[in-house]
Amino acid sequence: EQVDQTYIMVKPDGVQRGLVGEIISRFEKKGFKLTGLKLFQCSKELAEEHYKDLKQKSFFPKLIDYITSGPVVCMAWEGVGVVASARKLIGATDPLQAEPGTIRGDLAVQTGRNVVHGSDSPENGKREIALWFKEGEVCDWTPVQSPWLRE
Ligand code: DAT
Ligand code: MG
Repeated sequence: EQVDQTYIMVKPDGVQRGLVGEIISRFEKKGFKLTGLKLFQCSKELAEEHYKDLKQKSFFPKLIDYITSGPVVCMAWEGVGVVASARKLIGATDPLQAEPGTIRGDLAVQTGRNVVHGSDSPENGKREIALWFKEGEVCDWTPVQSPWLRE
């Protein structure tokens, strides 16, 4: 099976609200592999490049202000089906529409403060990890639990 990578980011509200551990835990417990992790204050330029597909949207300036308003936690996660699965764990963009049990469904109330980002395709997963992490910041390793997660 195809192993994919996804870029997950705890947004500034998630960091300020002390939700970093809780959010990392959800992906860890699911059984995906963490390959990159850092606390990071991003520039306006990086935020704009990350969200370039939304440049024409009316909310774009507010989105960039929000994402650059404080440190974020950048993560790279790897696994079979990780992109789609992470989107399910995160829940709908609008936290009021997100199912209970999802990160946004459990921990947030507004689209403009929806605590976490997850890539929407394997291609964007690769693109976003390359954008947010430098060479050498992503680690290849084998968790001891691997044989207990997949037959
Ligand atoms: P997602 O983060 O679920 O992939 P998206 O890629 O469509 O959603 O949008 C990126 C972010 O932009 C989203 O997490 C919050 C913000 N956003 C999206 N739609 C919005 C809207 N209608 N009003 C305000 N902010 C919005
Ligand atoms: Mg998106």
